[in-house]
Amino acid sequence: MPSPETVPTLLLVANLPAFLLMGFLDFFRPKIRLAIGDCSTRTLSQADSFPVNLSGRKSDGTKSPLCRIHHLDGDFSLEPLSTNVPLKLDGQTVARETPLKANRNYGLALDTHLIVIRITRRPDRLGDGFSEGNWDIAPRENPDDRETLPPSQLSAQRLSHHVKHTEDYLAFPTYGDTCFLLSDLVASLDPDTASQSQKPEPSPAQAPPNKAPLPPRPAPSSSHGMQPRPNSEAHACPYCWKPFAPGDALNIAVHESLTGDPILGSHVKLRFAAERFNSLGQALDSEGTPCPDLACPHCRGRLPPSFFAQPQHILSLVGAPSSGKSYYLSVLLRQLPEDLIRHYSANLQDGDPSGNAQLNEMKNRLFSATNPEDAFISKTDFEGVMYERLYRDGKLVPLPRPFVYYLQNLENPDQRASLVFYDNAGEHFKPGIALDDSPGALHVAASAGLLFLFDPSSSPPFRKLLRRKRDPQLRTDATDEQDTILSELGVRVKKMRALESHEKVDTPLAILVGKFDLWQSLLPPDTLHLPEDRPLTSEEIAQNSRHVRSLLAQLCPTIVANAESISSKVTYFPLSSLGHSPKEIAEGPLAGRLAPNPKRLNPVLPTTPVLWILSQQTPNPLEGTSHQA
Ligand SMILES: Nc1nc2c(ncn2[C@@H]2O[C@H](COP(=O)(O)OP(=O)(O)OP(=O)(O)O)[C@@H](O)[C@H]2O)c(=O)[nH]1
Ligand SMILES: [Mg+2]
Repeated sequence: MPSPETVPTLLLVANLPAFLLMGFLDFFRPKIRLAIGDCSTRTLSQADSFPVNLSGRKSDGTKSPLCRIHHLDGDFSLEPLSTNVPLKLDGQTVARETPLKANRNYGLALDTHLIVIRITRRPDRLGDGFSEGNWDIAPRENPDDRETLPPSQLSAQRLSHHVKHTEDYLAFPTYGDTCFLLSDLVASLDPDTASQSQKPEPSPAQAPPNKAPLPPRPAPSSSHGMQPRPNSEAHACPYCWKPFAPGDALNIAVHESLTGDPILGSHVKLRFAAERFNSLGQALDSEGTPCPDLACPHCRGRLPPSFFAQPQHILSLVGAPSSGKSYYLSVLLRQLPEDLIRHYSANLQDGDPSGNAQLNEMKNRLFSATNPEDAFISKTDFEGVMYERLYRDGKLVPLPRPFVYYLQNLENPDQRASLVFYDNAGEHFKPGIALDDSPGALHVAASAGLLFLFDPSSSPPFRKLLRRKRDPQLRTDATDEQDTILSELGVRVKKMRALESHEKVDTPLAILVGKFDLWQSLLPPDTLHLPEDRPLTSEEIAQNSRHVRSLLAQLCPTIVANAESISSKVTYFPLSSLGHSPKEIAEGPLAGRLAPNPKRLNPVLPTTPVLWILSQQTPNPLEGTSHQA
């Protein structure tokens, strides 16, 4: 620990105002500045004239310059000024003047103060994840092997306990490459040191114009070790579920020559933080091409158009492998727009035609097929088109693609929302797969509604009663893990929302008992309301739910018990996506696979669960329409 005399308080002093001969073009460009991010408060300040002195204040109140940042003929450099105060740049001790590049973040450890500096024309943005207060750590010899520190670990004592040799680890305050030695982070968190040093404060000469403060560092939360839920200002990325402020979103280059992103690989367009804009306010890439598309600053996935313009409702469909999720999504997204416009005067539009292409293709194939081979939907797998490999916590992982639709209430046009769906591989929800290994299932924690698709054809008690049926699914060997998948879903949602196991979420949970064509005969005729030409009323939904619940409680009581221990709002729905049993394809490349007969497609109540979930939202996006669920 440094002695009190040398403990510096960071103070910014620009003692040599620069004189710049501006060219005509430069007049229109924002000035190049030094952006300074304080890692302990996660606040930004800036200095607009070079050279910039970064000074510390000794305990007797006198200032002592620690380093100086120069700008000479377009080149920048950092010059250490003090021999007794250690200075490190990205974890390396700096003993002599060192060049700095513009538009790159540097982690500067000034004794016990950690700051990120960047020479830039856009000093209001400082790297992905900075404003959220993130710290990732990784071993020095393997910097890609990153682990995100939960806020609860952010104390000197816990960190030293968690990692033995802190000097062998790096600490990253953003998702970029800027780093400090973990030992420096520990020193900066040391309460003894912190109490002796004062908060960094820019001197009046460099005080930034009054800017809205950035979101505060997340407060340490309970021991669950996950990020807290995004606050209302931050938006959760629909791929990786990390929150970020709109100003931190990256731009996606458009110019042909800018293909290849250093993190996502050579096949995608470059992600970058725009520093130039045209007169319409559109970001320009380095070739001057306008770039309308934005990307998440964490995983770098492309954000749906108008992402920040309306609230998003995530509808998470969960179910065991082969429970019928992909067929259900295809049928749902065919039927839902029709029901919404017909019965609710609400318009559901494809919000992202290029992002939704895979789901549209699956839906169109099913509904334009003339034979079972064409109607066949293959198994959703991690590496398939429903997933995209993106960056999460230091590695590239497959994350399910969000399929985004815009809902607008035509009777109340200000009432709009995005509906976001995912087609998951059932394996994502198998127990035993750690959350970090299976980040694809993270959307469940942020969802507006959970849809659990229960498959009676793989449940032994249902199979026993249905053994006379001719559906080929009843003849295959089936392992039934559905109750463990459902309880795993509950564990994950509660963990991510920091709830104890006895607490319940208030997210609506729809238990869809699928393949109704198979088990319809288990209830007396006319027990359920099954109108084909209108949506169910809320009373009919409740009555159907009671009947389906009592059948489930009789045959699979653990499903009912699990569901009702997860959410305080559970409703049971009968559902069939196909309305008939699929058949085995006899020959050809798909021989032996099961596929529906496109001519016999007759879905039963596919949209009811989603309409019910929407009716449970506040505000209800269908509020004031002719018919409310
Ligand atoms: N009888 C009947 N079978 C159905 C129905 N919907 C789907 N199936 C069958 O269920 C099987 C699995 O359907 P998928 O939609 O591929 O299942 P999934 O849940 O997406 O499976 P994974 O992608 O492996 O997670 C297929 O053989 C379908 O033919 C239905 O309404 N009735
Ligand atoms: Mg599937």
